[in-house]
Amino acid sequence: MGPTGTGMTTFISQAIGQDYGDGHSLQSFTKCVSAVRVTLDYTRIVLVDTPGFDDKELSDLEVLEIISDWFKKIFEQGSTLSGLLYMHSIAENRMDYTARTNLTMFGELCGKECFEKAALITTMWPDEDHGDFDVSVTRETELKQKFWTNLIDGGARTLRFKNTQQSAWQILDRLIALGLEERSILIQHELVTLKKKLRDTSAGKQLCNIVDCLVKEQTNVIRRMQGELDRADADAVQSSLAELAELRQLRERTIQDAQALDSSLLRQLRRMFQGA
Ligand SMILES: Nc1nc2c(ncn2[C@@H]2O[C@H](COP(=O)(O)OP(=O)(O)OP(=O)(O)O)[C@@H](O)[C@H]2O)c(=O)[nH]1
Ligand SMILES: [Mg+2]
Repeated sequence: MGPTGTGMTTFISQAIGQDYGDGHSLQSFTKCVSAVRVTLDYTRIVLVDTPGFDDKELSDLEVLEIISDWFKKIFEQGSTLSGLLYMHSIAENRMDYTARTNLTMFGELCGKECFEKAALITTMWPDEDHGDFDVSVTRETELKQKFWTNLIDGGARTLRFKNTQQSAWQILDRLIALGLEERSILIQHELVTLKKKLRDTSAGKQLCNIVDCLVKEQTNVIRRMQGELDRADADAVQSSLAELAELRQLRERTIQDAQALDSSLLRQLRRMFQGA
């Protein structure tokens, strides 16, 4: 899992040694959950690819439905997940809204009890002799100390993916070697064992909280813009305006998502009372 374009599909392609989908376009490519079986040195595993949140074509609710439906289905069929990989591009110089939303949703889908099954993978590493390498290492430290602490404290590992087959398998081997207890992740427990509706799960509730976060984010940008206007920094104002427009769009989409969750609850209530 992870933000779109961070290399989730590429990781699978490298692991299986062949192209797993056309992941080279500038648009988000993966739109559904798909699984591929692979065997290496007598180890048989199934790798699962997912779409990312904040996709330009799918709403966050659609992404949540797609991912949670799949997790629900495989758990009902008796399968559990041995490991959860979260991808983050080290080339990103900001922990932006997309990265934060994906990280939050990842945590809510897994649940604290399963953080030890999680590997936080950084992708897009430059060569060690490249000028950006030291900056990337600094970013990695910041991620670990500031944004990933919760997951790391819960037992998640941080690993680098070097975009090779060997690197993909080093990561998979690390997870396999852990031999962790086969238990459901939080969303599976909530949907299957507790029979909760999606909107009542931690991930579903989080999606509704996102509107509050977006409003806070907009307030921050407006505050920053006031300083930029005082300094008459036209470039900075321009880029803040673009950021504001994007946040407004995201807020509208998220409100639509929350309304869709609401109306599905209303439909269920109506059915329940009509049936009574
Ligand atoms: N240099 C470098 N390029 C990478 C790496 N991982 C992925 N890429 C490239 O980044 C682009 C996007 O990769 P994908 O694997 O399709 O990304 P994704 O996370 O599956 O994204 P969507 O399916 O579009 O949501 C592709 O052009 C890849 O070749 C990496 O570790 N290093
Ligand atoms: Mg993909």
